[in-house]
Amino acid sequence: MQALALSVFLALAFSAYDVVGHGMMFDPPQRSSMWRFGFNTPVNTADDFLSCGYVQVQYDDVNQGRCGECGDIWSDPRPRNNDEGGLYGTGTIGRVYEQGSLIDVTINLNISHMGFFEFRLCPKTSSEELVTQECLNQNLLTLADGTTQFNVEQNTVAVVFAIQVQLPAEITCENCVLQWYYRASSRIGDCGDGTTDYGCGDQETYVNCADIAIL
Ligand SMILES: [Cu+2]
Repeated sequence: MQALALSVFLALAFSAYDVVGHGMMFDPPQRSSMWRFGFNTPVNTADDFLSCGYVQVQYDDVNQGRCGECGDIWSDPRPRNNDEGGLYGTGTIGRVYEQGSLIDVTINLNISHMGFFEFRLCPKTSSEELVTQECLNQNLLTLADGTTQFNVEQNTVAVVFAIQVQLPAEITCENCVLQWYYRASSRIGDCGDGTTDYGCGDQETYVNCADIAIL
């Protein structure tokens, strides 16, 4: 009976673990986390769980793996909660950077799932303009080591990553969006070549947007 109680407890603990979110961008502060840093923005206590609806929804027949630009469910009508004009998309600028600088970005993972991070930048013409993935994809940012992917090596519970990201030399903007994209690697999936492995196929994905200016 005690063993059963323990196994039930462990099962609950672990499933609860995976239902709580796994991470967020703290610096620059992503839209849903700005309230933690003294900004007068709406409170989202689930700000570590912007996971495109989580695996079951992200990879359903409608969403087909796609994510909202700022981590909401792709099929939600825009503005989604974390879009401009949505609940958390206030347009408040969280950070101002110098043009072409190497910036320090902080990612907080409550649970690491290996995989990798990428960062993209979209210069918009106004705070109200909806950011698009097409715009973000035009500026996949380079890291200090010259690559565009930061590999998450630690497979642990709570970890903070300080990552240096290079801003493009030519871009200035009063309303830029910096997007953090995290593709985890905790699940075994179809690699498309007849094999299966960790990191292939459907993986947990976390996406955040931060409003910044580059002067
Ligand atoms: Cu998970």
